[in-house]
Amino acid sequence: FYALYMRSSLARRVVTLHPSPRVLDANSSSPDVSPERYWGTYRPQVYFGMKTRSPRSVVTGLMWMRQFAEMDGNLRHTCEQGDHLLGYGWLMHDGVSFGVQEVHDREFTLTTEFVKRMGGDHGGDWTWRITAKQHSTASSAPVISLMFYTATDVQGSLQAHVEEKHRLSSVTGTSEELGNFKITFGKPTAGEGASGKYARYNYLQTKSPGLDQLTDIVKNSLNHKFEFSPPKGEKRFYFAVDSYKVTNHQNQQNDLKMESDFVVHQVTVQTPFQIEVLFESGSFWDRPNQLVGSMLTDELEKRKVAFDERFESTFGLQAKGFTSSQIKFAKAALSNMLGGMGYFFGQSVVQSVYNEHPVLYPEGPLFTAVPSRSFFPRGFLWDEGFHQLLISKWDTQLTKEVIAHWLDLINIEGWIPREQILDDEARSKVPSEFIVQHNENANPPTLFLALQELLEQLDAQPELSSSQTMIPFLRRLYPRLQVWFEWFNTTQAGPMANSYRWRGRDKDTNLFLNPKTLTSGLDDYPRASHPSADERHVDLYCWMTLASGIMANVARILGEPHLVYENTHRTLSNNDLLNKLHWSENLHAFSDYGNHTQAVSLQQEKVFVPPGQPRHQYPVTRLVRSVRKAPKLQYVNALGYVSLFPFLLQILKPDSPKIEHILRDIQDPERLWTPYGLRSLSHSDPLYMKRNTEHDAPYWRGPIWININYLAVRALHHYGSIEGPYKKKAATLYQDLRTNLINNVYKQYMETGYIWEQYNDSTGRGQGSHPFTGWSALTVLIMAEEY
Ligand code: 6A9
Repeated sequence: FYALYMRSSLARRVVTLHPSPRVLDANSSSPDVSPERYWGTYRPQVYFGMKTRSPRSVVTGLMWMRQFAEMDGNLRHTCEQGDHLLGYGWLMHDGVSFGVQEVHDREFTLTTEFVKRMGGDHGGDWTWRITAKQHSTASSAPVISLMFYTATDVQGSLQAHVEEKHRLSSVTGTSEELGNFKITFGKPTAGEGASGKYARYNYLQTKSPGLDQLTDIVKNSLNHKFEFSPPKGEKRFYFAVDSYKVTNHQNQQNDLKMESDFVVHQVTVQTPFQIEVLFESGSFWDRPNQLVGSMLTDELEKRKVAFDERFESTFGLQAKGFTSSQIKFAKAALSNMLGGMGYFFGQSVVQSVYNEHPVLYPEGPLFTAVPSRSFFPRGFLWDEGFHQLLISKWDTQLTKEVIAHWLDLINIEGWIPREQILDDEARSKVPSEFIVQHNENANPPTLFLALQELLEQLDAQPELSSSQTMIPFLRRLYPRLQVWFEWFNTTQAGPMANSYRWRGRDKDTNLFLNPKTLTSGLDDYPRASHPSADERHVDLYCWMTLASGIMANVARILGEPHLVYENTHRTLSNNDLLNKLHWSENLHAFSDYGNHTQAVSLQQEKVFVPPGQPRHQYPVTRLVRSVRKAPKLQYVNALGYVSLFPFLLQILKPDSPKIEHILRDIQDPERLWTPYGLRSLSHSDPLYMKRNTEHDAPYWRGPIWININYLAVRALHHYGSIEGPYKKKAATLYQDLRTNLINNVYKQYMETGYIWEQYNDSTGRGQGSHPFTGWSALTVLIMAEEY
């Protein structure tokens, strides 16, 4: 019995939240406490939509489709690369109350704007304005259907109000946190002040089993029987929402969830046109007027001017002489980072060695930015630290809330799941094998970079009001930071004193040219060929050096015992120790150490029955790794981002002779230098641009990544401004690298309409997922020289 009890209590640990008081009060996101941040574009996974920061929020959104074209019935809703839009993203967004987005579809552009207005007790009102314009290249003015929808998520109810047979003029509703509200749909006009336009209306009022089903419900309800016959045009049939029958089967499956209401208002109209949607809170009884028409235009105008001024006073790009087109690009990068912030609520699926099967993590909220609205619209732990470097320059409060949300997810062990896939909507975008998060796995603690930035702000301007709330914030954060740090320091300890090792490397060694280390964030970057407990990883050593330093600072500021952190920090900062553990005399660079051989390659091999699969009659060929020379304990000797870490995180003393080698590697085109930024792996490395498996293209084996390049420019700036033998060299390289990065990310944006996940090291071309305004948006800080 005792053994059983022990097993089950160990099994529960992974899903037991840390007992220290949460950083955020339970009601911190409520409309009472935080009315300005209640409503927002917190659904980054859709082209346009809003929700509140609450667990089961009523959501609003927009779908659209082009009528009478080859693309008939091609519905747009969630951001999908497969939609092949020419570009989309926020051009302006203040992160709180206002935004302007442009969505470039094939033949027309939709501008989606929103403005909020405070009042009442439930986060106030907001208005949307959608403006549609055909492209000059379009042969005729396209007819477009906009579908405005609102849906509840288990709680709350909606009533549709129909006039003129099919036109939904408004939706009223009520929910626990919103009280009563009303959404009014304006009629399309040719533009503000212009007269109305011929339009057709349809609506759908139904039930939904979940927010991840909305697109399908609309698709399944489309009917081609409706007539579009403008006064002077021909009569044609168009697609519209009609009726949606919930099948019995679905009904049974989703019995419990089926109480969610879903209402869609469809307007079908020819471009150009403009349409407004108004949300009004029932508790806002003293509003002076409705924020529509010319009132809205004036308000938008004011917000745009204010945004431009705030942007210039924050980043000073005009003063630095950037062109207006470059500044527009930088505004878009920042805005899409802010407009890409999401509020997610739900449970991760996690597993420890004590769980036979994956188990559900406790339910909770996460307010976070996301790397990519299309491909990765969810929280990633180490991406977030980079995101907050930019966001904290714009709005410290946002950064504090985000850090607090992440740390409030920590479990009793001190572990935070790396990838946050919290609800059905998020899960619907992730292949099942990637969903489960394992509690031995880390991810770089980059939130310490964001904290470092907050501490610097506190130091520079202690009189600012945001600084005055900093101490109480740090105080609540502190116990959680302690266990987080401790978790890294113990579970990721290396084989020698003061060394560190990433856990969770790929286990099935022979399937990969080099087993991946997803936990490090650098996925397929070459490490020891044969993962083992003998490894030590230089990037993790450097992250721990940074983390211990910040821990010591926070402890000191709070008057808490700081000696343990200080000692760790002093030990790790000792460049002799670093050199001893990680300097490879062969490579003349910092390196990982482990059980390693370079003599590996992928070979075709015929196999008959792959274990665990249905019997094959014929042999199949697959690529397997062949090892020509046995591995032994040695330095890994890969040259690339990992070798730069002691420099990137500024752990090297300015007079360290190692800097000379690093600067040489950086500026060498045969190694890391390209006209577009630093490549991830040396051009001369044996694994440079090598596939890892048949299906795994090189990822961190050559391409240029902006997060690491940001750290590189920042480090060059640092070593270029303090006294030391390499000052001049670093300062020169700083200018060159900065210019290359800015020019290329900007150029690619102008050419493709997107900011990208990574950049090709031979052509500079953007590649991978897009838009990727996660850490690639750090280009703004590089332009502003804010480090
Ligand atoms: C796969 C496929 C629709 C990989 O930016 C997020 C992460 C980084 O943290 C990491 O450093 N990206 C980088 O190497 C993207 C990872 C996506 C993994 C999920 C599921 C989704 O298919």
